[in-house]
Amino acid sequence: MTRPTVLMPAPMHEVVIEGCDERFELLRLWEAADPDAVLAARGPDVLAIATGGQRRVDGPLLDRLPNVQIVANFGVGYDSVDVHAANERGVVVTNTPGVLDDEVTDTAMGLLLMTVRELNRAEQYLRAGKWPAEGPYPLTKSTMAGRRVGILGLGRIGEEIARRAEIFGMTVGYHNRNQKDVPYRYYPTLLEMARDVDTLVVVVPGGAATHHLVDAEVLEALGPDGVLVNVGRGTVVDEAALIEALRTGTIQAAGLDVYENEPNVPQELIDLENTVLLPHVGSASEPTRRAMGQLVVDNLENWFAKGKPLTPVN
Ligand code: A2R
Repeated sequence: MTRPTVLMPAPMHEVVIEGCDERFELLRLWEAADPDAVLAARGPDVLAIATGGQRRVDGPLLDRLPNVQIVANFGVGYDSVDVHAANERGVVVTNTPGVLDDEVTDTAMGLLLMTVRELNRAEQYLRAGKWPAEGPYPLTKSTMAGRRVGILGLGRIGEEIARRAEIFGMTVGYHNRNQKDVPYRYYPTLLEMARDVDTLVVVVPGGAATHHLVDAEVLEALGPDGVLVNVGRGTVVDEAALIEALRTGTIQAAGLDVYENEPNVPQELIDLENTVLLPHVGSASEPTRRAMGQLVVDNLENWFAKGKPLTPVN
């Protein structure tokens, strides 16, 4: 029996590469001296794409692969895949939900702790020898317990963040497009929520529907004691408005794992003292990345064996 051909445009986690090598014929496009020639010669053989988001999977690419059936995306966010173009061509798209919820949640809580209690700056203070030289690190302006957290995007990860926030002694509200059957206050608009909370945690997907949802008006509503944490997508926050709000004290501080134009982080954000900046490490532990990689392989395997993807998004 011939093995289905899987196209991988850019290198992915070893679990995906090894899993595909075992089960499928894997076309490593990034290793090709002339990727265009490979697409021209082998395009019609390709039945699946495995992608980690480094290269956009869009209509023009899909058109070069007339028999492609499935795009398996590594990551819960799949904004680098044009799902509309896939739908038009009857192509299934899968992602890796669920297996990274705890990791991204821990990253969000870590960012919040570092932002509110300045733990990273306090550590830098010690390392710089300032403790014996200058005395204790200054008291932080605010504390974790008692914060009022508003979660923009109470989905799988958002619900985990809500649970952790309650354990930290915070009250929780949320804004989604649809109200859920959960014990947290629902806000029909983001602006209303921003006015009512002092901590805004962003965990919605990227894409046009969420582009710049957090804008100057929302930041103004969050207010001078407000803390913003973003573990969703950088495009959800108007970065220029955020820099201005942090610079002028319109909000107190921000903890970010994602940016509008990764891996480029604006120098203004880096220069500000009231930011904590992580290089998009939300799900980046070995166990979690392995689990995500395995789910990519399992989606492909289930599709070719049973005609059913495990975690389709369309
Ligand atoms: O709006 P709803 O009712 O579909 O709720 C979803 C919410 N959401 C939005 N809320 C407000 N305005 C929007 N335009 C909007 N679009 C989506 O975000 C849902 O409650 C939540 C997303 O939850 P899940 O689909 O379960 O995603 P998960 O696994 O929690 O991951 C969220 C994102 C990923 O897409 C990556 O960007 C990042 O976290 O790792």
